[in-house]
Amino acid sequence: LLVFSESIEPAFSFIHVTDGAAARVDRDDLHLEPHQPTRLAIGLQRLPPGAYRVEWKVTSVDTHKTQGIFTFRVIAP
Ligand SMILES: [Cu+2]
Repeated sequence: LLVFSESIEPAFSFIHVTDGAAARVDRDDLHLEPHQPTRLAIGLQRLPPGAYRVEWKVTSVDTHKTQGIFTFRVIAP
């Protein structure tokens, strides 16, 4: 779930979540949270421990574009 300061146009946005081998681990189901046009979400597969990368690029309804990359780790329970 990524939260933005403006309402997002999902048709012109993406979030890609990849593992260490650059394989997609998201469910390719990009969507806005219900009644929350600034909250863009994507489902994830069950993630084994490891390092993951999130690359996102969004267009807001007023046509501003922003993008970014961040990483996160899943550690063993
Ligand atoms: Cu704007």
